Amino acid sequence: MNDKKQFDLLAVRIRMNIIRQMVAFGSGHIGGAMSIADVLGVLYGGVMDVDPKQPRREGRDWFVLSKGHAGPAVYAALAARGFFPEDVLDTLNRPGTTLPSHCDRFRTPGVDISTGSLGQGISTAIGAALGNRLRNNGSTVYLIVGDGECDEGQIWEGVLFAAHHKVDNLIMFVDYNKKQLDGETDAVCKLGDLRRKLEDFDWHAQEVDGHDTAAIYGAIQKAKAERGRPSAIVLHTVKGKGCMKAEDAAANHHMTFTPEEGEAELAVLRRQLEALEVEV
Ligand SMILES: Cc1ncc(C[n+]2csc(CCOP(=O)(O)OP(=O)(O)O)c2C)c(N)n1
Repeated sequence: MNDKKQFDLLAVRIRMNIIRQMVAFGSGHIGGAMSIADVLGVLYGGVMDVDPKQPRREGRDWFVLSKGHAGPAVYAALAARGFFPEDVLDTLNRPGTTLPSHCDRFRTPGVDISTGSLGQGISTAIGAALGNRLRNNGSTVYLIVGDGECDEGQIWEGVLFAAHHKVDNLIMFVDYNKKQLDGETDAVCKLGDLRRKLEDFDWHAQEVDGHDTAAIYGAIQKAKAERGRPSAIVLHTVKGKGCMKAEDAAANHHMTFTPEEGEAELAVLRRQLEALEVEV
């Protein structure tokens, strides 16, 4: 389904659900969660073949958030799609919760692979893609890695391996938000022209505005049509996108949130939602 309004609506709901979790726990990884809200809106708003009632159905599409610290963004999408009630979002990180700060496949319905140790998600995503290829079940594995995460050698080992083994049922997004935990990505370890680098590793590679859902959708369609090699989509994003407090701060990797701050953010997002609902 290509419905930009539906993608945008879901992206706003995802942002609202992220803020809800930050307020419920009092803090969290806001920056890298908000920057992927739009790609998640596209994936969960119509691209991925998933069923909230059968989260482990054979042949479903898989999703791997290699930058697992942004788990609240995935929980936000899963709750909005009905994998579990939205009230559960208020238990983020609490003892006994099904929503730990980093993704855990044994706890959360809809989470396919546990992540959190940066670099590892690409390897497990490739493994899942190869397994699905052997089963010939038509599944695509969608993977998100962070730009700071690309400092990990394991990312480039995975990139080499996937190209060599022609893993064409894998689509990797790089959330190129130009920041990592302790500063600008360029200042920590320069990544340069990621699209060109990935092409040089024999990937089909594209780059788009990571907040333009129509562009993301179009790039996914091109990626899915590409056979014989893996695909990458470099998303140019803004860390903290859609959260005033995070967008305004230089250091926005992990922040605290009071209920009052949350309410101010939600008021803005609610207006965006209403404007989109009027248009639909
Ligand atoms: C192997 C490993 N080393 C260090 C960390 C701690 N850590 C968590 S998030 C982060 C920065 C990641 O930056 P990026 O991938 O750009 O994520 P984003 O800025 O999108 O949140 C680091 C170093 C980790 N989770 N795993």
